[in-house]
Amino acid sequence: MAKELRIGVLGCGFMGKAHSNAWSQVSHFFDREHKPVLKAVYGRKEDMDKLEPFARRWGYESIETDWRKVIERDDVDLIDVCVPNIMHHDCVIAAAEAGKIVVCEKPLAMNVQEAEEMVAAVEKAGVPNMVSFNYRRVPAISLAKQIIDEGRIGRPFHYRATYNQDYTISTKVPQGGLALWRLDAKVAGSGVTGDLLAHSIDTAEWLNGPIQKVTAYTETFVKERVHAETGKVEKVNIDDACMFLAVFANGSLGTFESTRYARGRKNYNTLEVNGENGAVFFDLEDPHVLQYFRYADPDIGKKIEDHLTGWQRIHVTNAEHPYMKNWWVPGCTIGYEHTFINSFADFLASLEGGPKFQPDMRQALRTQRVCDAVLQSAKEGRWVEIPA
Ligand code: SOE
Repeated sequence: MAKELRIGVLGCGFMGKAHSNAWSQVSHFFDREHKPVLKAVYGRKEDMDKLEPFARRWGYESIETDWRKVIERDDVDLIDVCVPNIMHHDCVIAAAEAGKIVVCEKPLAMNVQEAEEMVAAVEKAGVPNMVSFNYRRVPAISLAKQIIDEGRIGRPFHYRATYNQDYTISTKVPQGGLALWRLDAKVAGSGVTGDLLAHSIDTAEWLNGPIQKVTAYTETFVKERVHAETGKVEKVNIDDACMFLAVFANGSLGTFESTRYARGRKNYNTLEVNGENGAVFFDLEDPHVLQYFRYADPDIGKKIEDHLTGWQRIHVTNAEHPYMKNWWVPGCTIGYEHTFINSFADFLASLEGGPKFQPDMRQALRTQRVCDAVLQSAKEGRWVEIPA
């Protein structure tokens, strides 16, 4: 017998849409005891022209223009925080104090201090919680995790991540406002470090273990932009590009690159891990494929026959691949939105006694520590250690 899980989503922008879709779809594709019901969605009064059609399109039962009202409602079990980063802290803490289950979009917070307070609040309240680092649930990335955990690449030497886009190259792109708050440091906390590298760091620590120390360089190419809300030209305070070197606890070395000025790149989120016995490579612009280089047999550690050594392009759509038995027949692909559905399917399973969902807020706090260390390193021009 399905149990209603009454959802209140805070935010009706890009992530509000991705999450609303995922809550609507998850029961269609995964057998879970909980059946999400879209109860209420919050948006600002000034954005009513977006909020009302949004609520109608996704079938929300009601709208609220005060986010605290959604949290106070007795007919809402779970609060899903999809508002700009500056609001995450207060929304998550209020939701935890009200005893709600809490979901939060990445990055968890504006900085480590906020993130620590959020973790303390959810842990004190004892409420289930998750942070939406959706790329872990791209089947090809989950398969990379499986291959690494099976010992197939052996001792890792190098971890290489890029996360590049090109949508802010024009000096005419404003900062701030509903669409471009990611360019306003007061609202986003940071630029590509919190927005894009947070994804790369979460995936990297999941696949390759903790990062011990970093040294970083950041650049802001366009120093001033019109602010969409004030109409005035204001200083740009975000990092437009960030590159950093990392040393992992397992002794491997990492390079991370992120920019919004990589002409031609839209959502070029790649990773490569080179190990003693093999390697994996993934590119989000080719999301169904995991490339795997087989060098040695994982059981005996010996080189496989010369004529079979090489990169395999695994089309990750078979029933035996992560998540794919819940989708279509082999060869039929899934997309970006499904990574959120897969995430909620795992989160519901964890509410029903399944494996604990990761990343929860405590794990996302680690990612926040690495992001803050990266920004500190860039500012001070030195290596910064990340506490274990
Ligand atoms: C930024 O453009 C952005 O929308 C990120 O905020 C998302 O987290 C990323 O997955 C896609 O790009």
